[in-house]
Amino acid sequence: MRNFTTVSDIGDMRQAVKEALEVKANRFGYKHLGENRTLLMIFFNSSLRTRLSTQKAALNLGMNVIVLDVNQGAWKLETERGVIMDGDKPEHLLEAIPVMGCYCDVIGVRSFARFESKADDYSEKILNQFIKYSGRPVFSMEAATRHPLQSFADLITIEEYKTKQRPKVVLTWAPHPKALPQAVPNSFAEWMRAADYDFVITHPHGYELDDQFTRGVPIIYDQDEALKGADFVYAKNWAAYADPNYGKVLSTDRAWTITTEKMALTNNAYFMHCLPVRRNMIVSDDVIESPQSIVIPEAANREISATVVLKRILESL
Ligand code: AN0
Ligand code: CP
Repeated sequence: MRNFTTVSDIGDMRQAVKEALEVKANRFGYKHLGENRTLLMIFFNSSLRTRLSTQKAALNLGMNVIVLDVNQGAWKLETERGVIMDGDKPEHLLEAIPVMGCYCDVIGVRSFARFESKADDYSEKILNQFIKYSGRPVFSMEAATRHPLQSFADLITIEEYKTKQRPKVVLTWAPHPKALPQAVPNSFAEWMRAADYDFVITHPHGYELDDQFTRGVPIIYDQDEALKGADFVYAKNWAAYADPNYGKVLSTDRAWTITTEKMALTNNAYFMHCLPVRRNMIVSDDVIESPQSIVIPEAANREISATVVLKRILESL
C-alpha cells in the first residue's frame, strides 16, 4: 500500500480485518519494519484520538515520529496558486510540502473540509497536493471528504461485537450546534457498503450525503422506524451537503438525540460514535454510559487500524 485515503486502498476487507485482529494480538511483532523510518504527522485541525493513536501505532512499529500543528508555530500557509503573497501568509504550501517530504519517510495529513468551496473540499485539494508534491506515501488522518482510519476502526469494532453474520447497522444524524464535515459519515457509509452489512441511514430532510458514498443504501427519514431491530447505532452530526445549503446547519432538533427511549426501539443495539461527542446533544449521558456503549473500545481500535495501515505502507517502501 502506498497511499491510504479511501476504502479501496485497503483491498480485500476480510483479509484486512484478519490482519487487524492478528496485529491486535501481537502489536509489537513488527517493530523491525519501522527502524530508522520517520513518520511526519501534519495537523491543520485539532485532534485527540488521531494524534495519540497514530503516534502509538508508529511507536509499535519502531518508527520515529515528528508532529507538526500547522496553525501553532509554523508559518501561515497560502494554499492558492496565483495569489500575490502580500498578506499575512509568508509561505506557500507548494514549497512547504516538498520540504516536509525531505524530513520523513511517511506523511499523515489531517485537513478538514473548509466549507468555503464544495469543489475544493470534494476534490480533496489539500490532501492531493501532499500526494503529488511530497514524494512520500501519504495517509489521511481525516481529510475533507473521508476519515478512513476511523471507518477501519469502526469495522474492526463491529466485527468484534457482532453476534450475527450480517448485523443491522444504522447511521443516524444527530444534532450539534456547529457545522461539522461530512467526512465521518461519508467514510462510514463507504466502508459499511463494502462490508455488506444490513446498512441503513437516517437523517432529517436536507441532510442527504453525496450519492457516491450512499448509493444503494436505504435512506429512512423517520428515525424511530430506522432504529427498529438495529444491532449497532452509529450516531454522528454533519452539516448539509446539498446545494444551496452546503456546509450549513439546517436543524438542531433534539428529537434526534439518541436517548434510552430511542435505544429501546433497537435489538439491544450497541452505541457507537467516533468521538469527540457532545453529550445530551448527540447522545444522552445514560446511553453513552450504558453497557451497550462501545465508544471506548471503538477509540482503542484506532491504534489497530493505524498500525495495520502504517505496517502495510512500511512493507511497501
Ligand atoms: C470532527 C468531525 O466531525 O469531522 C472530527 C471527528 C473525528 N469533529 C469535530 O470537529 C467536533
Ligand atoms: N475520532 C477522531 O478522529 O478523533 P480526534 O478528532 O480526536 O482525532
